Amino acid sequence: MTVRISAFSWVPEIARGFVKDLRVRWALEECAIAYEEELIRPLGECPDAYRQWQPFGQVPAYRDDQVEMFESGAIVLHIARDNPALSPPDRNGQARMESWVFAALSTIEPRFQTLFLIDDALAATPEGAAFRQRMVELLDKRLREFASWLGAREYLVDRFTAADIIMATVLRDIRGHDFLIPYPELTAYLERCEARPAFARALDAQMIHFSDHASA
Ligand SMILES: N[C@@H](CCC(=O)N[C@@H](CS)C(=O)NCC(=O)O)C(=O)O
Repeated sequence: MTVRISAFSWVPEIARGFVKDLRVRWALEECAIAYEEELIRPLGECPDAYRQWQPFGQVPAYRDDQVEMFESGAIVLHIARDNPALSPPDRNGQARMESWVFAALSTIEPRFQTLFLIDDALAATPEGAAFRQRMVELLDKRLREFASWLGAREYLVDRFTAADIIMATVLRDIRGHDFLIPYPELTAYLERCEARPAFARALDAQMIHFSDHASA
């Protein structure tokens, strides 16, 4: 099977190691599936041909011999489907895995992304500062609830699955802003996921494109 994914040829230092093609690379590494890359210039005008593949001009996009698709969560679930390296064997386990993918992407990640946008644009104003504080509280509430559920569990669904790839990459963004400090169980979970050899290989594969002499 030939697998091809899109990724950026360069990003600013702050984004290196956090671009969302990491999720797809990680899933492919866990399943020992080789892949090719199509590198996109991040700051240039996105070619129309690429928008046929990824309508928003974002990365990642994915294709194999059977499908052409975009959205990192959907891609990771596609890779996991019928693959014992990433998916539980039973329907209930698969359903729980899918639930956690959506929980990470729609219940936790947007809380952090809103905060990130406020940091950029609004926090200097009194209204922005108050709004930001409210958003911090809402994010913290979600993290507290998640930490309470996770407790001493090793992974989200009995064993490592696609859901852990998505949740860990969401938590990596959040950890960089210190919001995980009150929740050592979340930090331990994240470190457990990051200790996997497939994660290290995926990270290296993304980072290799961002050497200092590369440019947008
Ligand atoms: N929901 C999308 C988000 C993808 C996304 O935000 N990609 C970023 C890189 S991490 C990007 O392409 N940003 C450029 C842009 O939005 O124009 C997914 O999970 O695939």
